Amino acid sequence: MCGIVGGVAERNISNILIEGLKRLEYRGYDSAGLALINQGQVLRERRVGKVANLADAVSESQISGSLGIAHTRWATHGKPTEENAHPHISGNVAVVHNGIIENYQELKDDLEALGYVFTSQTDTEVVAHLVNDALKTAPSLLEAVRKVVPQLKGAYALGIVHTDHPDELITVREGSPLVIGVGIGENFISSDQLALLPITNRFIYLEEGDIARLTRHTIEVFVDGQLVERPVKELDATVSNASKGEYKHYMLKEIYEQPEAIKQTISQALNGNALREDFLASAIEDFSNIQQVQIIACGTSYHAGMIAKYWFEQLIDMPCQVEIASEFRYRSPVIVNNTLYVCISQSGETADTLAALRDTQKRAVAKNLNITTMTICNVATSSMVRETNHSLLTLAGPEIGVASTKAFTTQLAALMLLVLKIGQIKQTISEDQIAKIVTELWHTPKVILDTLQNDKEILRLSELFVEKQHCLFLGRGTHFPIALEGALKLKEISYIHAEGYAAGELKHGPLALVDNDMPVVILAPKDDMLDKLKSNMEEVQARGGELFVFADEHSGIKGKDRQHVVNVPTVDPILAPIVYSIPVQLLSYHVAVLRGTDVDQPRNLAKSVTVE
Ligand code: HGA
Repeated sequence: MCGIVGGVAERNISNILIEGLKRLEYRGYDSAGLALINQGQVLRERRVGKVANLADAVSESQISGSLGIAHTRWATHGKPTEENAHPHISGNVAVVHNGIIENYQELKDDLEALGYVFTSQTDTEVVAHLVNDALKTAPSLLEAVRKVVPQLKGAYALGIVHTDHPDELITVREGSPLVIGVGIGENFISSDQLALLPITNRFIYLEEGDIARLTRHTIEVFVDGQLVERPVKELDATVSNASKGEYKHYMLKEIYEQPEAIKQTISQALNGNALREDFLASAIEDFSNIQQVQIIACGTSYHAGMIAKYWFEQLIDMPCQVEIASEFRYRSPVIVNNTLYVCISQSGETADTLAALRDTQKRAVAKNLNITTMTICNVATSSMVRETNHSLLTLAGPEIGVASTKAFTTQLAALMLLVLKIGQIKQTISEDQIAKIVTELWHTPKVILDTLQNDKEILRLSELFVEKQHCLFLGRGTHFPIALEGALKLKEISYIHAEGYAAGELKHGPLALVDNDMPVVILAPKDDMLDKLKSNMEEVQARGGELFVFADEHSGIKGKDRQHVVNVPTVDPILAPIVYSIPVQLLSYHVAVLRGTDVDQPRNLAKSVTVE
């Protein structure tokens, strides 16, 4: 999604802003721009495409300034063109915006009636004109912005500068993430702290509704016009965490980081073969009251939730529902007493999931219900972590590739820990069973390492996909969500149309698609459903489909004509979905590389989906 970077300093910040935008590239975007205030003028450059194009333009025009705002845009209103790229200017005001102004059309009509001329199709431009207009009567830039904010409906983060205020950057957070990076004699803003890590590790996390005024030496945060205190937090993340190292793509690096990421994630909760006593200790009372679980998530995180549903029900007899956040939030769900609502999100900022959480909390308060909320996410400082009763972090480190890999498998590991903890509290799982699963969990990083050894073989198979237009992924039980995830990965980064199905559903429709040209990927761990799955494979072969099978080494499934088999090391069936994620990730990755797509930033997609 869009990225905002801005700053007020004593030095020229054009390179800092460009470097910041580069560090936000992983979020996905279609154009980029920057505005610097210098000697009473707004100096602006905007370019369609990569930040590198903008960097070239800035080094050519040599624009500089010590106050500025910059932006990577992922278009929601108006095509990805230079005119629509941010910053937008009205008079002496320049604005960058992340989010959507829902009532922009109404505001635009009013502004046009007042004589303001629009030069873009964006919703954002209304903000620039509104601030410009408010300045006719407001005594300061801050007051002008305060006057404008109540007129805006929707979700937004804003960065605003003015030529007559060379030491002042105004920022607003309302529904879209925004942090302030605290420097010495200089201060910055960004939609993600990652952008500012080369210059500071001290951050202020703004809350919804906050308006802040930054100068070189001061940071003031206001709520309803009143100054409020927001703590400065120090981060120990290192800059190098976000580099590609020797890997060709972030996605490949992140696939290979999974053994370590899982080890980190489970280490926080385990002591030998038992759960640590202090693991989620503050949640014990809340968990002992819950009678069911509702998981809310989007995309890959939703698939993780689907797998957890099998685990909750099978292992600890706990009813569990899973729903896509963008549906959950708009269908007036009945909020049920004694339910644990679990939000899963890599960033902890996913707009639909966050909105679903907030709605749920409001409804529970209105009906006086006793619910517990929990976040599973990868960012300790995220909105979701701050707004739920409890949280469990995936310790995957920054995930830069838009297609989620290590965030997914660490979510699965975290969800298993949660299942075990709740089962232990409710006494619906024995300590022996917990010890057995924990032993297997410790073993998982090694099994993943062994599975990664298949990389070359999967690369060879991926050559057979390069010319394909469609693909099916089939699995049963907890491998049905892995089939969905495999199809999603292939779609996302290789742009091949792919669908995941529960293998038992084949005969209810998708079998009609199977012919000589249809590759069918099968996930075949050695579990109770293996024989049924083998029958489904026969059904595909009988119709000429070509099978690509990721199969347990002891499954008895052998390679033959139009049946390619990659052996996966044996793993306990309960944890097999974590391991079977690896071959489908590698397959999508290699197919995408062979097709020449932009693997880390696939077209039209964005990471950290902060608009709905
Ligand atoms: N609505 C604005 C900003 C879009 C955005 O935040 N994307 O992540 C536009 O379309 O320019």
